[in-house]
Amino acid sequence: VTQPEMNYQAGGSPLAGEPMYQSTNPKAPAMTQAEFDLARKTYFERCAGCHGVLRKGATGKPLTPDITLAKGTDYLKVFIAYGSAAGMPNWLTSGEMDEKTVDIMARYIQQDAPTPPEWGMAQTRSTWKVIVPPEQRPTKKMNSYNIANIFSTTLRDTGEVALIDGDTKKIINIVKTGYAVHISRTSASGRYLFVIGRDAKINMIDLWMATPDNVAEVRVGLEARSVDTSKYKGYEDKLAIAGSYWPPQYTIMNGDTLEPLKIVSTRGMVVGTQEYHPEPRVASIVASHFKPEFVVNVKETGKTLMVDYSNIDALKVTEIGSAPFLHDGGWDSSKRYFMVAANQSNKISVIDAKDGKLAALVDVGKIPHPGRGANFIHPKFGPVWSTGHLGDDSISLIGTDPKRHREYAFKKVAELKGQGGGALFIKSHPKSSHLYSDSPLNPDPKISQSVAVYDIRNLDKGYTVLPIAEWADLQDDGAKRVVQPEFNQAGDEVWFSVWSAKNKQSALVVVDDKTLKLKAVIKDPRLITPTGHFNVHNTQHDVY
Ligand code: DHE
Repeated sequence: VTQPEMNYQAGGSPLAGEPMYQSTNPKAPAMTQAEFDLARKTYFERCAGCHGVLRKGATGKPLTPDITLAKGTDYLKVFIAYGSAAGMPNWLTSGEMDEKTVDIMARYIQQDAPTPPEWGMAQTRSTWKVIVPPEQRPTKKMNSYNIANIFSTTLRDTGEVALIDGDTKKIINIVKTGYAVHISRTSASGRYLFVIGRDAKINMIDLWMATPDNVAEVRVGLEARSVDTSKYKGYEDKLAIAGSYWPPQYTIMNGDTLEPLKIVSTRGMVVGTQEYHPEPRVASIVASHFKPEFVVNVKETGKTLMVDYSNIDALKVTEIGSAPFLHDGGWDSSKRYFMVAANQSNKISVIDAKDGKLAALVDVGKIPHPGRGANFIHPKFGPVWSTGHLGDDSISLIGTDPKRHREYAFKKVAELKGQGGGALFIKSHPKSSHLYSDSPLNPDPKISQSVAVYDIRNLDKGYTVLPIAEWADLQDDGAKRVVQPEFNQAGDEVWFSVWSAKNKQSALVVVDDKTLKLKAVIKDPRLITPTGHFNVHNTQHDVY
């Protein structure tokens, strides 16, 4: 096929001579192959997380051509450029896309979504690297850090984590990880840190090294968000697991080398309607303390899989149906019940990890987003677990003690009023009498740049606002979104990220939990786009 023929088949070329993308949909606007390739990459990096690789929608709206073609290029451009109150980012005005890219993206999403390639054992193994084999690793801790109080801070847009000494607040090392790195989790012993990027790359960091650094890596697909390790007695540090968004599957690996051992697809039927879904993405994963099981939450089909890892050659999976769009969640304080947000269903699903069943489905506010949630003892309702919401200003408290507070167990027992919607993370600590709730995605900068704190003993009093971004005292006009409260090991300090764009200054702010006063600001030119941070001790023992 000659160039003019190609141009003709693609419906005429706006840029004569450039190869055109061969659209499968005759109604879709023309694009050059170069534009299509750029858009495909940009879509994967910026849009797929919310709208899905196949654009079937989840946190974001579906963007299939039956919908987008009816809207047309001009309408779509405005949406992409300026965003929406419902959570769509303003890609043009935030400086992250230029006019040309906005135009290309508007045309791209009117094309049929290209199906990305599969990723099986051969591809996974080809990316697997043991940088320092177990026998060459230290046999004891070779540094003087109190590693239980190290924080692993996500540097989102540089594809790195900053390991920070929680005692001295000094950066220990900046470690290269996957693209748009997402979360860190620790091994059961607390020695190893596992970091996963959106590009599905897992890095394993050994905290015993003189300077903690990568010892192994592997890619488990093209897109992923979750990683964890086996924590049941006898299986400590033995296995790791990662969940992928694309392909929709999870991978079980060796816990000290990341050697891939088993890949399991999650494609299948949606709970309730029992219709087939081609892209049921794996969201949060935790390790059970009651059985040798991973708790794997599948978003679109609304299923929690209890994956028994005691014999992975004869894998036993208990499938618990709850509600579609399972996303993030955490244990209750007894670590028996996993509380997971079915976010677009406005529900919290309570999974009983001991009996392997759904304990309850609790109606909460609009689009719950707990992170791992926050546990505390309520003066009246006893132990409760709590979540904030993306879609409204409420904080829902759910009773979690079926033994001594039976009438409140797995019911929404109270609702606190927060600063506003756009809340992502909430946190407390067994030693604290405070509950912290951020709201980084609220459109009002006053709200997105501060945090609400409640006195647990006097919740009726409402909240106090801590102006975290102001305390960071940054020199430029970045977005300064305050995100993810995280306690130190002792439970007497709370850390926050002040998250600005890549070309603006960011910082970490540390608050004294007793006095609610500023304790420290950590600034460093290497702290670019800090978001989540994970204290080794609290992550290791699921303290939140
Ligand atoms: Fe996250 C947890 C998915 C956007 C920061 N995020 C999770 C988990 C999932 C997820 C499935 C639970 C992992 C687990 O526990 O095993 N996140 C997604 C998305 O699909 C989404 C909406 C869009 C995307 O493109 O990825 C998304 N997340 C974000 C952000 O924009 C945040 C605020 C900043 C960033 O770093 O990208 C962000 N997500 C986090 C953090 C956690 C997280 C800090 C862990 C919270 C915790 O306390 O454990």
